[in-house]
Amino acid sequence: MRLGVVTLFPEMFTALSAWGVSGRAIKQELVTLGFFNPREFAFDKHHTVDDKPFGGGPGMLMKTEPLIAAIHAAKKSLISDSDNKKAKVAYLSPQGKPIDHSVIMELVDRDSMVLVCGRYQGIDERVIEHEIDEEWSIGSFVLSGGELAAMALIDAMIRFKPGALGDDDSANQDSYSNGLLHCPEYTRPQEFNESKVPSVLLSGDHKAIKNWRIKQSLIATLRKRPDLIDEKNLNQEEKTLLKECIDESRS
Ligand code: 4H3
Repeated sequence: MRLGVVTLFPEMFTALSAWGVSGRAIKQELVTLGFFNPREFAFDKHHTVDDKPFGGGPGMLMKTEPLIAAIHAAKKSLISDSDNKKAKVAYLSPQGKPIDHSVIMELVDRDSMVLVCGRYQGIDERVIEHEIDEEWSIGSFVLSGGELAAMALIDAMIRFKPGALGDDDSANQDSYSNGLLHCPEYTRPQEFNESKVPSVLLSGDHKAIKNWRIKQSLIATLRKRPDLIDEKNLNQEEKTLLKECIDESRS
């Protein structure tokens, strides 16, 4: 997957490329990042990248011409020789459509994407209308720039690239992959503060462990995120175990 990132602060993305799982995946080129800095497309003496909002008010907006030039350069760099398909241009903003697990699964299948990171008070509405294909949000809060949102999105996509995780399956065992929260996990010591690891996990009984984990996922989801439980989307095994959980909680 090739990503063109339009940002005034490309160095911020070393948070992804220098560390851990995302760092390895980028080094292996499972995902490649290209940076397009509007500052390099600002041709006045001071390389101005901000501009005043019409109508007044506090703060600045991103200056339109350098921003558009950077977006165009990013798109151009991503056009593939084989199919001439254009990359979608995504803008990260609090007004965007909320990103969740299912959005990540959709986006991760794309060959390429442009991610536009805003700064200041944002960008001119006409740039959104004419240059942006989709607007995404990582949550109902405001960040001082789109970079952290873009990085969150990139990191979440990377986890689903084959080879990115040590164990190929572990992204699919994470929370949300079956629409449920992950079950509790335990490591050594077997006991601390008089609190013991659930004995089933020490039993070696793989079937019992699997059932316990599904049940714990259901319980955690019912308690912490009941909005996620839609019985219709549970498989037969999960339904049976959910019924058992409910019966047990009554007795
Ligand atoms: C994304 C971007 C929140 C999110 C963002 C989110 C700065 C967008 C600027 C940047 C605009 C003003 N905040 N929730 N901030 O995903 O370009 O908001």
